[in-house]
Amino acid sequence: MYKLYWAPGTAAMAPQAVLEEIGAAYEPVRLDIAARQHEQPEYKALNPNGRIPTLVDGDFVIFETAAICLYLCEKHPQAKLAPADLQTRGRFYQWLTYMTNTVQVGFLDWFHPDWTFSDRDGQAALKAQAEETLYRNFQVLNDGVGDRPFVTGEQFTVCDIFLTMMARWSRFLHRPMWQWPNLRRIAAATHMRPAFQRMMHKQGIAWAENWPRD
Ligand SMILES: N[C@@H](CCC(=O)N[C@@H](CS)C(=O)NCC(=O)O)C(=O)O
Repeated sequence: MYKLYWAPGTAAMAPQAVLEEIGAAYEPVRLDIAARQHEQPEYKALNPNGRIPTLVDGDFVIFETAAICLYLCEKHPQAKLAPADLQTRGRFYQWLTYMTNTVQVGFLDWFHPDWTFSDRDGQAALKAQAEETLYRNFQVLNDGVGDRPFVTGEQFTVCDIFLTMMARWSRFLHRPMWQWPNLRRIAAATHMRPAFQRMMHKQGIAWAENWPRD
């Protein structure tokens, strides 16, 4: 039985949606961010960065959202959450890496400018810059995906879950991700999947309140 350390609406959404897609048994261990539980020594023994999420599989502990998702894909190949064909797999790695080391970093700067700057002016400047950079990133992702049903083609994969998690984060931006039509199509399909809905229900969160109704 897996243990997933999570907090509502955080990057733990992706691995939890993956676990739900797989149908694997797992124990969700909730961390109270307001109480800084993720900074306590017990949790830092699992994840020295004190960041959320972390997955425990028996004696094996793994952190970093994208790595957890890839680990689960490899461990449960029958769920087909990663493409089998080598070049499509390469494309899958490309977009998952882009999302985690470029787009997600932009979101972290936007949500937490205080992690980089202590002064208000510095924080405001970083937040504004992060937002502009995110828009360029969304454009790159949108153009790269093109009119394919999912990020890497016909097959639904972890990349679609990752994109949809970030689409929910983007609801606070002036231009949420769904203003880019290809990103909107994928987030629309993915957030309605039973597994994604179960994840949100278990986390006690709703889909973006400003998602377009048409
Ligand atoms: N690169 C890390 C980033 C994880 C991360 O920063 N998670 C956020 C939540 S989305 C966190 O731990 N926040 C702690 C806080 O707000 O103090 C990953 O993908 O796992």
